[in-house]
Amino acid sequence: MKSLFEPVPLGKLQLPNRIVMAPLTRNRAPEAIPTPLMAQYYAQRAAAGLLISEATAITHQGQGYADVPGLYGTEQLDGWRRVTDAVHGQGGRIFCQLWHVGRVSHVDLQPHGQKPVAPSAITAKTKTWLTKADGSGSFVATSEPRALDVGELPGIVQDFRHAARHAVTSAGFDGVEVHGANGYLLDQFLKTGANQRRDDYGGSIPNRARLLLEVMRAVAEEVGAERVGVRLSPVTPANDIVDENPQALFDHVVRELAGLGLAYVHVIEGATGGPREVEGRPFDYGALRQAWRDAGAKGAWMVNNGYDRRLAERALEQGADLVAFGRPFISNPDLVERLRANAPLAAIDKATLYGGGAKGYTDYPALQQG
Ligand code: 8OZ
Repeated sequence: MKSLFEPVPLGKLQLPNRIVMAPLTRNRAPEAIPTPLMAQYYAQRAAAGLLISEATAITHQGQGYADVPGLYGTEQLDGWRRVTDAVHGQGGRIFCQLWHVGRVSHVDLQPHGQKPVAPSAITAKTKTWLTKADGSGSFVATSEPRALDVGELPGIVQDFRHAARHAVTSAGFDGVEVHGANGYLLDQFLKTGANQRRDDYGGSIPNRARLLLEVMRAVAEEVGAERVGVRLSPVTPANDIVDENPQALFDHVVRELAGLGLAYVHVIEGATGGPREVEGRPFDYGALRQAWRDAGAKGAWMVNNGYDRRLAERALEQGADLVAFGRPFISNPDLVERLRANAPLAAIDKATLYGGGAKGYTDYPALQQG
């Protein structure tokens, strides 16, 4: 029987346990540059089998919120190097989540105040977060996007490829996770609610999946498939995204991914950070995993959303290999030890989730200190 607390290979890495820290946006990187405080935060959590970084913009165009980190400038890469050095210094392993927000952005966050880009010129009914020069922040509606020209898409693929290379070489990450979830650019291309294109990147399922698959092939070729994962969210309503037939869509996606030799597929079950069942959006995750295995995939199957120890153990019994925990890792830096000991978990302070400094970030104590 599989245990959460046993070592498991991931690509060429050996993870000490099956517990993964999910990517968590914390908005503490002014000018998109990772800080020493971020290095401390990740290093505190290095006992996880694997850490996945918060979503990190591959380009300025891929940026959609104030104070989220990037991966396209020297200072950003140097900042990340401090983070990965600190994690490795504590014996941990960390992947970088590669992010292009697509339409979930605002003209004030875009290069030269331009419109954000998307598969189609459809505004997402969602909000982003902006800060003013005085440091005060507010939620604002996302801007109307412009549809990417088909001739721009090879450039987007290149942007992912270059970011992957820089993540691994300059920034010292052990690998990368492509953010294909939560209503951001690649998910916008996948799903009918955001993609009304009439070219080779819209319409049929193979067409809508084309950009994600091109990105995955490019990134895998660039840094080696064993260092690459992908995050998917078949039915999340996050950022106003919807698809008319997610089971068929994601069946196609995972079958096509199966041949690439990826380290893992990471699936958000249900509504991101919310209920595991979404009304009106049924989904069979076991069938999805089976489709991936039937197509010959050897990588790890990582599940996420609302897990506790009991649910995680049941998921391992049912065929998952890794379980990603999000919010519990924010308030429990020693989550692995607490799960092992069946110790109570500290509650999260919602007021300090996004933005700010050490409070609600690096000041959650470990059990023996508490
Ligand atoms: C919370 C706030 C802002 C962004 C995601 C990157 O949902 C995010 C995100 C989460 O994937």
